[in-house]
Amino acid sequence: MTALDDRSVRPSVTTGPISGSRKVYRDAGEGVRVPFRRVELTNGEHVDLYDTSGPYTDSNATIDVHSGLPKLRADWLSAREPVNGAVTQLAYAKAGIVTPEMRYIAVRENVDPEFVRSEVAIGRAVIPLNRNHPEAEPMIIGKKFLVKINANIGNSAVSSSIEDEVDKMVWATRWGGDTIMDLSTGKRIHETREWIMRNSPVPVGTVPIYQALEKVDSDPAKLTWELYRDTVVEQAEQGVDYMTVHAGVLLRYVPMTAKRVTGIVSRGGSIMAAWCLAHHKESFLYTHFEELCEILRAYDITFSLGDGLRPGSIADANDEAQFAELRTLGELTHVARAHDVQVMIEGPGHVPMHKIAENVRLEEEWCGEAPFYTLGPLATDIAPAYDHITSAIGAAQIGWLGTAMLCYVTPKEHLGLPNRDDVKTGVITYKIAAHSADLAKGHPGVQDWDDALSKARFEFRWEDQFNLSLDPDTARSFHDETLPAAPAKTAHFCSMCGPKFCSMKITQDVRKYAEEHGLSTVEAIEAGMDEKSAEFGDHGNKVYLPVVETS
Ligand code: IRN
Ligand code: FE2
Repeated sequence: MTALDDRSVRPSVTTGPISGSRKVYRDAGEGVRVPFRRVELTNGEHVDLYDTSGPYTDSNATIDVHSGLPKLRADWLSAREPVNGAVTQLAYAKAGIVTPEMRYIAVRENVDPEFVRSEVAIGRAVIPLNRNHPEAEPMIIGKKFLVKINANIGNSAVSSSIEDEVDKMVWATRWGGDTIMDLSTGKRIHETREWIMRNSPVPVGTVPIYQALEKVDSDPAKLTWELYRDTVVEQAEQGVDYMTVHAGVLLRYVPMTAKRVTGIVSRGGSIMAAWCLAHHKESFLYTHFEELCEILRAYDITFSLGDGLRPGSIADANDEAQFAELRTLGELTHVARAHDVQVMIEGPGHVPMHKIAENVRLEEEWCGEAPFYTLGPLATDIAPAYDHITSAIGAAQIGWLGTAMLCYVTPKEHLGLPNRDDVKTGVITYKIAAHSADLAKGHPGVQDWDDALSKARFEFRWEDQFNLSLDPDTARSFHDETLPAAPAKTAHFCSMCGPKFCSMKITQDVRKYAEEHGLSTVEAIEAGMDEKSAEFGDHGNKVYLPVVETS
């Protein structure tokens, strides 16, 4: 019996399109179909948005979580011959071969397939796709592409079930999670992961040392290379697409953390530090790194070299321990690439804004521009319960500077296991950071979305404004809280300012006045303002409600 046959597990997942959108597919040639979220506007135009949500938002798809998603890549994988003994996207890219995955990504990112190949070949981008995860829709992580976001899910010893975690996975990808990481450390780790893998439309990452630790009753000293290796193979077989490996936590770096305000905050980092100290030996992740490369190569799993010594507070940012580890990660990057294994580099953590740029600069220099994947960083430590915001401030900046993927932080960070609502808040918050970075980087076509929304806002096309939103449901419900009536959806104001103080309405009136009187807008303002205010006095709208308090 496979895990998915277990009928006592009954995940209920959200299906159906995001309100106001529908799934469309674009042809990438040779039967490759790439999904987009299409927002049809009331003025007859439409906007197609990058879509991470998989078949769940396709109203024509039948979803059965007990059978898992269709195996999108099965044919591509079976048709594939190794090059130089390897079946990795990196090996193909180096050999000049454009894979179907690369063509798929080119359509998604609106770039040339050859460009995708060349970025992968030099290691500046990765395509995290295990051969045993054929359900996943190909995506790319690299500074020349759209900034991606990762959502962490997974149970803990005290909280959550398989049902909850499958639901969180679907929920996270619905709102824009580009990858998810299953960080389960509680009960039924293997089964939980199987359910997530078979139903996930996006790449899935894990930290194998967590499960290895479970197998030795949570005593780090009892860990061995063999036990770790077997755990990696177990997860590789299931289809995990990328793995966090804290191989840069070396024995000699551990004392560097002694005087820190928050010591070692990485879970994986603290486990490896404890092992090194208990045995007074070099980390087995470091000493067996080449063997690990061979395993990951066989499945085309991407390394996510862990930042086990990342700063856990503003006080510890950019210190000796952090950068010593980063140098080692750079050394390991070159080892992995020589094995044709794809690599990205994990980064901090907690970093004040003026110290963010140095992180990107050193990572690029030491790690050969391997995609940087950071946790925030939090720009300040003072706001537990709001750390999705403290971290999105750092994330937007580090994304702008060239970080390829942002690991979300939810409002529960430092406080507890995120629930479904926290997952959505984290994802939306990070989509804001990532998109802001994309805008600043000038990625082609990115601003079309902003422009479409702004036009809708200015023209009082309320439905279009809601539907173009990252979160149409919340936008609509906030609007309806004060103006629920249908006429308000065409009204030329909202309850924030009311009809008499709406700047957009006034601007439109000014433009109209200018047109009617053959004046430039400036002259119109001068000539028409008195007239305007008098007019407002006369024509208060019927659905006018009192001004709400806003801050
Ligand atoms: C990302 C960048 N730095 C850390 N992360 C993520 O943090 C990592 O990928 C994993 O999902 C999570 C916890 O990692 P530690 O605490 O084991 O290092
Ligand atoms: Fe933290």
